[in-house]
Parts: sequence; C-alpha cells; structure tokens
Amino acid sequence: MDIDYVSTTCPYCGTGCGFNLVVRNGKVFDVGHWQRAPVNGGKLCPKGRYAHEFINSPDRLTKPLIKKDGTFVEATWDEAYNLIAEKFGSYKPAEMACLSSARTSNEENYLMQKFARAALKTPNIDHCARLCHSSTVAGLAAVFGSGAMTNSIKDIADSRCIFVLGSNTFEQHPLIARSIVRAKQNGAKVIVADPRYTPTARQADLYMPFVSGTDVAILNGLMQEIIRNGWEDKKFITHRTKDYEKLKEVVMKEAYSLENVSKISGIPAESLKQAAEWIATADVAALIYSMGITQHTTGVDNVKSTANLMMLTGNLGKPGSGVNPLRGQNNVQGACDMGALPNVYSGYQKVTDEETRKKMMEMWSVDDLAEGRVGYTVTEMINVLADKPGEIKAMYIMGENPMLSDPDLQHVEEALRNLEFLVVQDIFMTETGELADVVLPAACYAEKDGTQTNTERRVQRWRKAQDPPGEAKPDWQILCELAAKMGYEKQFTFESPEAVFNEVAAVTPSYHGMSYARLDPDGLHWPCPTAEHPGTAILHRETFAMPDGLGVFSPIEWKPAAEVPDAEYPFVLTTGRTIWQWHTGTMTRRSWSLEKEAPIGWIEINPEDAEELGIKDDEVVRASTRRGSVDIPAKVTDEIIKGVMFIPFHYKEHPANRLTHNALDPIAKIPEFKACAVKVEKIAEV
Ligand SMILES: Nc1nc2c(c(=O)[nH]1)N[C@H]1C(S)=C(S)[C@@H](COP(=O)(O)OP(=O)(O)OC[C@H]3O[C@@H](n4cnc5c(=O)[nH]c(N)nc54)[C@H](O)[C@@H]3O)O[C@H]1N2
Ligand SMILES: Nc1nc2c(c(=O)[nH]1)N[C@H]1C(S)=C(S)[C@@H](COP(=O)(O)OP(=O)(O)OC[C@H]3O[C@@H](n4cnc5c(=O)[nH]c(N)nc54)[C@H](O)[C@@H]3O)O[C@H]1N2
Ligand code: SF4
Ligand SMILES: [Mo]
Repeated sequence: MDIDYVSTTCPYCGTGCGFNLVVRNGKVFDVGHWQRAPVNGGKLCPKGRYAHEFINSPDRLTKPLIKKDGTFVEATWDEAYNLIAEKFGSYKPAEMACLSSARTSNEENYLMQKFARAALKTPNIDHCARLCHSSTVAGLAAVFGSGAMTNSIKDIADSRCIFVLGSNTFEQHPLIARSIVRAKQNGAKVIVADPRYTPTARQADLYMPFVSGTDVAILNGLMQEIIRNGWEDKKFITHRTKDYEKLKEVVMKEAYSLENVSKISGIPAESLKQAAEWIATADVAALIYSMGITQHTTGVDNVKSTANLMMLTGNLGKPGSGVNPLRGQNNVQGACDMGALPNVYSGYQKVTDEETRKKMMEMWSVDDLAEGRVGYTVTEMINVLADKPGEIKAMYIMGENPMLSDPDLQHVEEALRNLEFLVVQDIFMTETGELADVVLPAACYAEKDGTQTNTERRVQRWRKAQDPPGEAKPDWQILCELAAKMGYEKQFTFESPEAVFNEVAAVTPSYHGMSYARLDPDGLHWPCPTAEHPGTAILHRETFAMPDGLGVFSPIEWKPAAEVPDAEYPFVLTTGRTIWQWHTGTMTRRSWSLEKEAPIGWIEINPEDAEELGIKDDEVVRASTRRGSVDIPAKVTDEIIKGVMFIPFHYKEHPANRLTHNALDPIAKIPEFKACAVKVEKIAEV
C-alpha cells in the first residue's frame, strides 16, 4: 500500500492551521497531525481534523453543466467556455459583475480580479469580506492606516489582559483560543462581553452579557471611566496619536456615564468599572473582536471605538497588545490583499489613482483597463439587481453561496433571477448554483497548489494531494482558460500557481519579497518588501501607517441598530455560528463527523422570554421579521440574555437569512446580521 503525507493549510478558518493530508493510492483518506505546523503545532479543531471527509463526496461537481429549458445538461469544457465567452463578450463592461472567493487561494483571487478588470473591463468585483470584515478594513485603515490584525496569534499568549468583544473565539477560531488559554495560565485576566454565554464566555474572569447593538456605548463608557481615573496612557497619547481632545469631548458626556451605559447595554455598572480597571492597568492588554463588532450598520463606528480604547490605554505596537480582528474564512485576508475588492488592486493600491492604473496596464500588458472608478460591492450589486433591473445583466460567482449567506434571501433571489446570465463555479451544487445558466466544477483545496494568508497576515502554502474528481479543474486554470477564450491568452499564460504568485509578488508592494521557496517552512507575514526582509509579525511598532505616523482618535456617538424591537417585533434577533458547521454547510454538512454533532438549526430563547411566550424547549416555533418567517426548533436556555434571540445561519432547512435585513453600514456596506427585530410565536397545533 502506498501512503503519502502532504502538508497543507486548513481550508476552513483564518487561523491558518497546518495539517497533513494522508493519501493512499492517490486518494486522500484522512487528516494527520503535522507537528511542526507554525500556527498550531499539530493541534486541530474538529473541522480541521475532519477536513478530508467532504473531499471525495459523491456530490462533488465533476462536469460543466449548462442549463437548457430549465434543466442542467452535462457539457464539455469547450462548450461551456464558448458559451460564457460569447455571452460575456456581448455585454458592456458595466453590465457585468464578479464575485471572488475567500475559500480559494491568493493566486485564484488575484486572477479573478485581473479577469474582471483586464478581460471583462468591469470595476464590479467584490467578495464575502463585504459581509464580514469590511468594517475592519475601512475602520482600521482610517485610524491606523492599515486594516489588518495588528499583532500575531502567538503574541496573544503574552498578554496580561484580554478583552474579547463580539468574538466567540473558542468555537470560531479554536486554535487562537489556545493562546487565550495560555495567557490565562500565565495569570492574564480575560474579559468577555457577548449577548450569549458562549464557550468563550465560560473562560472569562469577567463575563458581561449585553443586548446586541450597544457596543459603542459600552466602549465609550469604559473610556470615560478610564479617563476619570487618570488611567489613560498619556505618553502614548502625546507621541503616537492625534485628536485626543475630540475623543474626550464625546466620551466624557453624561450619556456615557457608567449608569447610562448600564441602562443602554444591560451590563451592571460594577462590571464595567472592573473591566475598565483591568484593561487600563494591565502591563499589556489585547482586544480581540470579530463579527459581533463588524456586522452592524455602525460596523465602522464599532471598529474605530475598539481602536480608540486600545490607543487610549497605549496598547499598540508591542507584544501582547493590539487590536486583533480575527479574520473569518481561510483566505479572506488574502482575497482582500489580492484586490478582490471594488476599490483597490492587490496590496490595497487604489483603483482611482491614475498612476497605479497606468502601472497595472503596463504590468498586465493591456492598453485598456476597467475605468478608474470604484465598482459595486456585493451588497450593492444585489440591490442594483433588484431595484434597477437591466443595469447589471451578467454575473460570474466563484466560490460563494449568496442564496444562503446574504441578508434577506427573498430579496437576493429576486435580484439573482433578474440576471440574464449567471455563471457559478463551485465544488458542489449550491442554492446559488441552482439559479445559474452555467455551473463550472472546481477542484478543492486538496487538489491544487497555491497560497493563502491567515488572519495574522501569514502567507502559507496549499499543496496538491490528489487529482480533482471527474473533469473538475482548479479555479486558477479555469480562469486562465476562459480568459484565453476571450482573447487574453498572453495576459493569462501561467503554467502553475507559482507563476501566478511571482506576478503577485511583482505587482504587490507588501508581497514583493515573497516567493514559494521563501514560504517554506513557516510562511511569511506581510509586509515583506524585499527578498531579504524577514516579514512583519507586529504592525505599528514605532509609527502608524499614516503620512504623519500618528494614530487618529475618532469621536463616535452611539447609535441604535437600524431596526429595533417594537410592539409587533419585540425581540432582537442576532445570528452567527456553531463550531460544528461552516457557513452554508456545503462542506461540513457532507462531513459525517461534524454533521452528526449539529444536524439541525435552532433558535436560542431565554427562559423568561420562553415562559411569556408559552414556548417549551425543543418545540418548533415560528420566528418572523418584516422580511419573512422560519419554522425552527426552540432551544430554551439561560445562556442568552433576555430580549435577544440567536439563530445559526448554516441550515438551508431554517435559513436565518430569510429573517435578516440588508440595512448597510454607510461606509463599509456591511449588512446588520447581528441585530434586527423579530417575533416568535407558537405554531398552532393541527
Ligand atoms: N465553526 C465555524 N468557525 C468559523 C466560521 C463558521 O462558519 N463555523 N466562520 C468563520 C468566519 S467567515 C468568521 S467571519 C468568523 C466569525 O467568528 P465570530 O465573530 O466569533 O462568530 P459569530 O458567531 O458570527 O459571532 C460572534 C459572537 O458575537 C456575538 N454577538 C451577537 N450580537 C452582538 C453584538 O451586537 N455585539 C457584540 N459585541 N457581539 C455580538 C454572538 O453572540 C457571537 O457569540 O468565524 C470563522 N470561523
Ligand atoms: N445571518 C448571517 N449571515 C452571514 C453571516 C452571519 O454572521 N450571519 N456571516 C457572513 C460572513 S462573515 C461570511 S464570511 C459569509 C460567507 O458566505 P459564503 O462565502 O457565501 O459562504 P460559504 O458557505 O463559505 O460559501 C463558499 C462556497 O465556496 C465553495 N468552495 C469551497 N472551496 C472552493 C474552491 O476551492 N473553489 C470554488 N470555486 N468553490 C469553493 C463552497 O462549496 C461554498 O459553496 O456569510 C455571511 N452571512
Ligand atoms: S482552528 Fe481554523 S484553521 Fe485551525 S483546524 Fe480549526 S478550522 Fe482549521
Ligand atoms: Mo466571515
């Protein structure tokens, strides 16, 4: 028997754990521990441990499919390419839009944005970072000049106080949670604020339950308490920041006294006082956040407020400190770095900068490129499709499933049905694929080489362990072949992902010094500007990435969520995840070891609310918002604060996003997945 071990990086979360794929006779059949993996040292969470189970699922797409008279018919690659090239060739650039994929490699994201801009000439390119950390990218760039996690994962273990706000780290980034455990073992204080008593909250020395959508008030309250006690870091404020007085004017308002913040958020004033003291007086403190902060109409405000708190207490630019947004998808950091965003090329080079655009035209050997304007975001594409039919006519979606993951699904379906031509490229048939005119079968992570960039900006390798099933092909190859059909063979002649990576390094300042050879064995953190540079684990050590080097305090007033409870819809609905499932479930629901742990959805309801509604544990209830209804089993639990209810969004049988709404943050255009108004009723017995 021929057994091989192929070291690669996990295809699920942005932690970027390494493991070995175990291959027998050319087929992956297990995951083995890779002890020297740099991020996780061989340890894995259940998703990584079972990341082999979906690979050889009989449901994998194996042939291109073309829809004829409403049904899919198998086609050859040539038939599919010719149809797509002919259709895309018939539309004006502004009538097309592309979605790239944080599930795919850097090389594939780079090629997708190049395809959109150089071959289709459309500025409309985006991906699911919009639904995730777009508030981080916009908020932290405005404050620090860079939108990325400021410190490294390992570093968190050196902290003396960790404030986790809106991150369920133990379920959603389990191997980062290990760093929290280490810090705790070394005596660090852990503070967790979350509407739910999550596995993360269980680890806290101080747990603060609160009502979703009140983060800015909480952060302002903490800052007021710190300033009142003279705990602010005066030296840091003077030398490293500006606009402190403006911040002070707002946070010192009576509105943000501990008593008022307590009324707004539901957190006892005593707890807030304790948290303020621990954060401000610890030798070094770190803040960790994720979707609880970003997925709001005030997402950018929330992010800036976290930065305010950490600048106020001088907790930036040193080990164990920082503002640490945990990036979600395995390669969402990389997809952003590669320019799969409507406003930037790779390395965050602005599309509106004429010099940059000229440089890209030269590098890409094209004499015409998508016009230098910012294209539509994912959320705007959907709105334009629904509200202005005909403006966008064709879409190319690689590795995303908006028909379950975007807010207000009825609206999404209406929008996608208004398309004349839709291409979906995935490893499985999805709810979105069902609406497509052409479905292209892609190779999964285990079937291709490439790189991905984890949440701490570490670029690591994927390595091919088996051939793709049937006629499926790696996304990078599909993009190159399609571009060639459209007349861009010269610009897309790449023999391997490594050749693509070399172009990425050439055109992307923060990746300039990287090559596949240098990525072995531990990867490299960007910025890595030269071939000798060791990479950068901690950002902002001496100065911030601003022209004057100073971090900018932003005075922020608290605003309630766009939709707050009223007599008709009296509860706050928040949504999120469980450790066992991944997003729209395409992969985890085909992994027996994971699916058996959490096979159906649920709505978490506080026992007092349940009693008022006459609802029992496990009873199927009807949850409704202004957008729609879902029948779903109730989980009556005191692990959620009264007045708030929670649904995980993984299950097509109970789609949480039929209920959510697409109210957007005005800057980041992220939807408010974390708060809307809901009612819950007993279903009449029949
Ligand atoms: N197992 C698993 N792991 C994952 C994923 C997955 O689908 N499954 N997805 C990955 C991705 S893409 C991402 S982005 C990350 C997300 O990782 P997390 O952000 O940690 O996950 P969520 O469950 O979306 O939300 C985090 C917490 O926010 C709380 N919350 C709700 N409303 C509010 C609020 O108004 N304010 C605050 N401060 N908190 C609130 C929720 O109760 C929840 O515990 O996880 C990644 N990891
Ligand atoms: N209610 C609610 N909704 C949410 C959120 C929430 O907290 N609450 N969170 C949001 C967040 S943070 C995120 S990141 C989004 C995620 O939203 P999506 O990205 O739409 O969700 P996924 O299920 O990860 O979809 C990825 C698709 O890529 C496919 N895929 C996997 N590997 C490959 C590959 O190598 N090639 C190709 N071509 N395809 C591949 C998978 O089969 C799957 O269909 O959901 C958002 N939606
Ligand atoms: S923590 Fe994330 S990267 Fe690590 S094994 Fe789990 S899902 Fe994979
Ligand atoms: Mo995400």
